[in-house]
Amino acid sequence: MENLMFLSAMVLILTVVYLSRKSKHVYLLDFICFRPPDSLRFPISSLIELMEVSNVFSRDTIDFQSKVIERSGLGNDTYLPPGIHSVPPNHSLNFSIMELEMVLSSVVHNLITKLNINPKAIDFLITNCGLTCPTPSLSATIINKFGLRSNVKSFNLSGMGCGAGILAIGLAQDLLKVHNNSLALVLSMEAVCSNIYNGSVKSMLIPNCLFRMGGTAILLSNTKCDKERAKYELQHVVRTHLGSKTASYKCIFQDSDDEGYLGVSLSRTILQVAGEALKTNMASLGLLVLPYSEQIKYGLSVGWKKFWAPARKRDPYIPDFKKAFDHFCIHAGGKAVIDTIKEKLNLTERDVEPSKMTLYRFGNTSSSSTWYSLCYLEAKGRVKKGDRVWQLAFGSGFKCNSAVWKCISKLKPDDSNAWSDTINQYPVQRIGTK
Ligand SMILES: *[C@@H]1O[C@H](CO)[C@@H](O)[C@H](O)[C@H]1NC(C)=O
Ligand SMILES: *[C@@H]1O[C@H](CO)[C@@H](O)[C@H](O)[C@H]1NC(C)=O
Ligand SMILES: *[C@@H]1O[C@H](CO)[C@@H](O)[C@H](O)[C@H]1NC(C)=O
Ligand SMILES: *[C@@H]1O[C@H](CO)[C@@H](O)[C@H](O)[C@H]1NC(C)=O
Ligand SMILES: *[C@@H]1O[C@H](CO)[C@@H](O)[C@H](O)[C@H]1NC(C)=O
Ligand SMILES: *[C@@H]1O[C@H](CO)[C@@H](O)[C@H](O)[C@H]1NC(C)=O
Ligand SMILES: *[C@@H]1O[C@H](CO)[C@@H](O)[C@H](O)[C@H]1NC(C)=O
Ligand SMILES: CC(=O)N[C@H]1CO[C@H](CO)[C@@H](O)[C@@H]1O
Repeated sequence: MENLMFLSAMVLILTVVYLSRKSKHVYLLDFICFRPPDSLRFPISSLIELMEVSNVFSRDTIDFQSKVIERSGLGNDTYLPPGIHSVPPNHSLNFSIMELEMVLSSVVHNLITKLNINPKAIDFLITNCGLTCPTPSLSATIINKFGLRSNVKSFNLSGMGCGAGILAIGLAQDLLKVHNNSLALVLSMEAVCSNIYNGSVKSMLIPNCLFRMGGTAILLSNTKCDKERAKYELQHVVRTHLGSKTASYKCIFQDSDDEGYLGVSLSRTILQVAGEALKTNMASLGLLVLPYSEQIKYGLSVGWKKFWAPARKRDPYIPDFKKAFDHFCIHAGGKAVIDTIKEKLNLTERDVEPSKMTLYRFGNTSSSSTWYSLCYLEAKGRVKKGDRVWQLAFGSGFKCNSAVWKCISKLKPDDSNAWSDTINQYPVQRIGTK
């Protein structure tokens, strides 16, 4: 009986591995992260001052937010959109749309000029923006501005939180699996202009402190001849959604009086749920990417815990993900998120450096943050042909999503990406330890 179960498990694993190997190739030609103009820089002191003069926060909530900002791991060179720079700050829809257009037209323009692509060659357009959903939609704006084909298939994802960047990649992958010789343009961003919470629930005030502007444009192709010039090949997308567990569904809105979380700037509940989602995601991803030796060690340790010694407090073996990946791009949602993942995956400080520096330089840019981390790695010249990159994103719901990329070409040094002009100043040491 046990043998039979073992056999069927092995067959299942092998089938999954086989199917994933057989699926069509999806290439990433290039991606561009938005580098906001210097005029939109918003140092920490200005943000605190803004909160003080804006007359919407009580003294208590201002003090709380100041402490969070100072310990959050953000630096003085992050950016906020024009609506927040205007005096007094204006969170109206007009300014949100201005922000959307500013970010998207810049990244799309830079991407198509860099790759010398005719916008009419684009077959699929996927945009994701969590909180701002104007009509006409984002995708309509892009189609109009850049003159895309009239039969382009467009999708706008909204309300899907920080994990949506990888969901958009997953959707593009599915589309490219069934349509030959196609190009898919993916746009990921969040409009932060209208995104201010003015109440007094502490955990909901935290995003006020961490949110910053940013966005990415990514061009994917499944055409064979694009392999030559593509930077990466998409290997896997794994999505986990714990929405059916009520404990996690609304955890983002739970308050906690625990002063301890000030230092780490996120409530424990969220971190616990993030850990849970990560574990589920990791188990599926592990089957796809880990060498068999690691899979067996992990399987044995889980089995041991489950059947033989459930009462004993022994953590299951942490699979060595460094055997499967060379680089890690973790969602820069906050210092606590990154540190929790680092601990759960037994990573080193250098592994999480791209994410921490992204948080420091650009803040929490929501669904585009993992792309800023990849951009950092490229600017540092660390990505080599054959390297595998793990993008890991978390979002409300609670979601945990992974994308795995393999670098398939020798990357040329690029002096025009979002990081290039300041890359020599990084990594900075000891961030957010005040
Ligand atoms: C606080 O936010 C709510 C909802 O967005 C809004 O209706 C209200 O006018 C705001 N209050 C102040 C003082 O800005
Ligand atoms: C930001 O700038 C202020 C004043 O210029 C400085 O005191 C503070 O340490 C800086 N914060 C960071 C994280 O660099
Ligand atoms: C915000 O901007 C809109 C449109 O640009 C304008 O109509 C509105 O009066 C402004 N609100 C404030 C408070 O300045
Ligand atoms: C909003 O912006 C549009 C153009 O972008 C302008 O025509 C309109 O008057 C603005 N609305 C307000 C209330 O200022
Ligand atoms: C896509 O290409 C494959 C072979 O590469 C072919 O078998 C299939 O029919 C093509 N599908 C379409 C919709 O053209
Ligand atoms: C990061 O930003 C997203 C939306 O852009 C928000 O949902 C999330 O709560 C933020 N993370 C933190 C830790 O504030
Ligand atoms: C974590 O990694 C280090 C080496 O980087 C290793 O010595 C240690 O045993 C690992 N810890 C766990 C719990 O796997
Ligand atoms: C899925 C989704 O978010 N669709 C949105 C696309 O944009 C239109 C107009 O902005 C919205 O009404 C849809 O909800």
